[in-house]
Amino acid sequence: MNYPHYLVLVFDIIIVVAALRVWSDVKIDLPPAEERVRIVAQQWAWTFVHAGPDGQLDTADDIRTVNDLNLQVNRLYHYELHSKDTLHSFSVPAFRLKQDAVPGRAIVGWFRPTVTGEFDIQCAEICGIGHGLMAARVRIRSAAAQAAWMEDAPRMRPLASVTPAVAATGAHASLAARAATPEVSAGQQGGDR
Ligand SMILES: [Cu+2]
Repeated sequence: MNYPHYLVLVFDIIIVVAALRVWSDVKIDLPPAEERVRIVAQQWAWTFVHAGPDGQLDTADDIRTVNDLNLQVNRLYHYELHSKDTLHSFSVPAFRLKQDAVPGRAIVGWFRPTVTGEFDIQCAEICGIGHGLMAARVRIRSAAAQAAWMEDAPRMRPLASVTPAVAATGAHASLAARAATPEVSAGQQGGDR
């Protein structure tokens, strides 16, 4: 008889159930957010939308940056990850975090930085000829330093131009958004999309 076969099936089911519980703990059950930050990947830069002093996204005081994520230490963030064009992967080695960005999806996860400092962000998915240019930094500050940064941060153009819905209207919208962003050099933003 095939008893060993049934034994393997039973173990398989046990493994799958255990794995689903881990997946749910890590990916589905998120601790409550103190703040939300939007991350938009595109060929070949990261745009970050910070909530600003009011702590709410999609309000007039939002702060938008390119390749420069600004976080407050010991604050629990939900990130909302988008892609404007192709697959990218948001990777922060210091956070042990790597999450694919998928066009048409808003993927939500969380992190809570526990030390101040500056750390690398990279794209971990080959996303075109400029893939290697998608290096960025995350700056983690004390509450006071973060408040000071918010004071100084320029309020940028209306947020509509980075939301994925608008980007979907065509390449011109995203090119215009990049051209108007000082952190991206003219050489980079003219890339062959
Ligand atoms: Cu990329």
